[in-house]
Amino acid sequence: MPFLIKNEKKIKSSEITPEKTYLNRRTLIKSLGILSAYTPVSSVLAENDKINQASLTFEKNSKFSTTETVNSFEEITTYNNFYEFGVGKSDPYRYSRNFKPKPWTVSVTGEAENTGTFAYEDIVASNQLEERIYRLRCVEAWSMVVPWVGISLMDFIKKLKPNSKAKYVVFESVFRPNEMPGQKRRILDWPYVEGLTIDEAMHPLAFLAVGLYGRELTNQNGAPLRLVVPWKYGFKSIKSIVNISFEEQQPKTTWNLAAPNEYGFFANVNPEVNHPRWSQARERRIGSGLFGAKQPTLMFNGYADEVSGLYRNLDLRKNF
Ligand SMILES: Nc1nc2c(c(=O)[nH]1)N[C@H]1C(S)=C(S)[C@@H](COP(=O)(O)O)O[C@H]1N2
Ligand SMILES: [Mo]
Repeated sequence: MPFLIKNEKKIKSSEITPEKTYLNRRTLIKSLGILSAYTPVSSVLAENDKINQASLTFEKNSKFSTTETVNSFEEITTYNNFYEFGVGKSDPYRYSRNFKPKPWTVSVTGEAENTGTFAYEDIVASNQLEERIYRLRCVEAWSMVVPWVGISLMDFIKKLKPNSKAKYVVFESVFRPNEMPGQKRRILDWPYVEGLTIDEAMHPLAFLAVGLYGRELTNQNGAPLRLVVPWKYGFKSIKSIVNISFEEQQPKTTWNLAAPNEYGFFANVNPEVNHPRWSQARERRIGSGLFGAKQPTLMFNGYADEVSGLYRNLDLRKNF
């Protein structure tokens, strides 16, 4: 596989440090009306996209859910970041059809008692499924409200019994260039890797999603299993996880490696710390239209009461 990658034409750095620039370009094109040459995503969204996903049995967790209006299924499944399928927002919707999320296993490695390989079905069957409505705040200053279905990451980790050396939990996405066209190019350093401190991972808000809108995840949203960390920028919420590893050292994470001055390891939502190229003070809700009013971004995405204790001894300007 490295052979393939080496022969690939080098991607321009402007493509690597991405998406705000990309988004601006699209916005401009859109306002010039050029984009109308494309078939709008809405007109190609087949009704059976909804039906294709198996329905799940779960309990609503209202304690952890926002009461904001949820985004539509169409918005949530056609406006995505999943660079394995391309950098455009509709690429994951358009180009993830050939991805096969089943059968699926997750391997657990590193500093834990119960390491090994677990089947997706067993993970779902042996854990309580809940619905949690979380706001996903992208680092690009937009947000969405998603009714996720999944399991408490804390409950899952407890069963794996990490030992005292487990200071970090490292998550790795699948690497399948034949099913994920974006992986044929070195857009990012594949596979996508993310990590949390063990305390973050054991926080009751951290979530492993296996579904949305009551059904199993669509490919573009990270089927069959992805992380959702509601107090952090969206890029921490890694999709299509194949490996979970308990480690002593802080891992090198994908976006942090790609642009360390722009994407920190912690990536806590923080309206007071701007991205070097744009403000993080406000966010645009997807679906509110291009000129929809922006709303203020909240510290820790609204979960300051719950999570600020995790960062009591940390300078959040340095550790962004
Ligand atoms: N493997 C992988 N996970 C990923 C990404 C990605 O490109 N690859 N993008 C991240 C980013 S930047 C965001 S904002 C969220 C978007 O999740 P959604 O498309 O389900 O809304 O997924 C995150 N998880
Ligand atoms: Mo993001």
